[in-house]
Amino acid sequence: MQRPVTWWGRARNAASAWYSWSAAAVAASAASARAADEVRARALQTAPIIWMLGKVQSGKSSIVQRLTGATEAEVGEGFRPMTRTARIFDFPPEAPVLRFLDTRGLGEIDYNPAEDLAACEAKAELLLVVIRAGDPAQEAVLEAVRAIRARHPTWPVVVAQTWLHGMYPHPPAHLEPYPFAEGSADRRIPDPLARALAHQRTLFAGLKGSGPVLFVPLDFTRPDDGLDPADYGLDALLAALFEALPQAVMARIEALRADQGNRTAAEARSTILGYSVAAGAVDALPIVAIAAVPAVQGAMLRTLGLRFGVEWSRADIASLLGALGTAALVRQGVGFAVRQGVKLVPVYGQTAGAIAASLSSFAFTYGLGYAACVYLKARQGGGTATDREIKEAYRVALAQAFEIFKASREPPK
Ligand SMILES: Nc1nc2c(ncn2[C@@H]2O[C@H](COP(=O)(O)OP(=O)(O)OP(=O)(O)O)[C@@H](O)[C@H]2O)c(=O)[nH]1
Ligand SMILES: [Mg+2]
Repeated sequence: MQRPVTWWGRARNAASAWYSWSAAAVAASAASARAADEVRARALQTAPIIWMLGKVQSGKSSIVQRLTGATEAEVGEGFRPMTRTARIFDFPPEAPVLRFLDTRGLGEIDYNPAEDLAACEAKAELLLVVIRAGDPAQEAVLEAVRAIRARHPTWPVVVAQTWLHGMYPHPPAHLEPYPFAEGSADRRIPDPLARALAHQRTLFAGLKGSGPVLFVPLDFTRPDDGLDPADYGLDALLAALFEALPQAVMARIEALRADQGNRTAAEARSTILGYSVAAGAVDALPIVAIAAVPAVQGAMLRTLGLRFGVEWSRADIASLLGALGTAALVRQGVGFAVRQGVKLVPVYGQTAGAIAASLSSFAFTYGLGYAACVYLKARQGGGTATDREIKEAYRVALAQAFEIFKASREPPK
């Protein structure tokens, strides 16, 4: 068969590949297990790294949790040793969208960042410094930041000043509206806290390099601490990241955090996103190792099945695809992709056709993932989802996918 040359032809091809993808892809779990390994390896090569520097118990994991939407347990158990002095949290583990590097023992050991730099500098996008507002002794952290910025003067630095309420008068209560906007000296801020925050800013004053240095006071408490809200300062942190990070990286954070209006899939959200990014990359990049988009989708369905404790049978696959797979639905998706695709300005020398193909692979995988969650949830409870429910989940997710894709491609700031 001749390869389609037009961009709409490629988009349609990607869609029909998805549509005609056979149940065997999933049923043959050895193949999808292999695809799963390849997806993970490939995702690891492209996922951006956020490098966190902070003393023990300064609040690093709490920040990771809020940024990714992961649970405390996922973050707690998710860190793996990477170098002698750093651990890494890949999220989601099966197809990482983001990676967080956590430097261990700052302030306790004589830290030399050379090894960690070598391990992560190609993908690091940001230094996220985490210091308790009430802790003025930050020499070890500063030394590490200085050494890293000496090598990468353009890397942005975001300094999270945590544990605010440790310096509130009794009884502690957060100030609303948030008075800690960059550089502001709001009179409502208790004196000792205002002084402590200002002192910490002076510590970074002499930092060399051209990358921005932004400060974000915050207090990420546990619900049972009784301080409302438990994620005080989160909006300010996201705003600082928005300023400091490339749009493509910020889009990943936003997509991980997004509420898809689908509670069933909330837990599986990051998994679906990870595989969809991988599926989109298959068409965007010349990836030889991953055979095709359907293999990635097969791996995704398998992982989702494991999450819901449901083993896919051929009948399951047939009934999921049956619910989705009217030709009209696929046409609708392709039409959408095509219309959206032409509006996307090619970057990195991509052609409009490559974008449309990449977009449709991303979006179909994303939609399929959410539809599968509805199917699996019902199966888990011993019931069956109606075709309407499955289609609805697919449609909502498809629309969301286009938004995510567009956001990730806005021109660099
Ligand atoms: N009040 C308050 N408590 C926080 C804040 N950040 C974290 N905590 C709490 O402080 C403890 C340690 O927080 P983590 O986020 O685990 O800190 P960490 O830097 O990852 O700690 P290590 O991994 O042990 O180095 C936990 O009990 C958190 O709930 C904060 O901003 N304010
Ligand atoms: Mg931690």
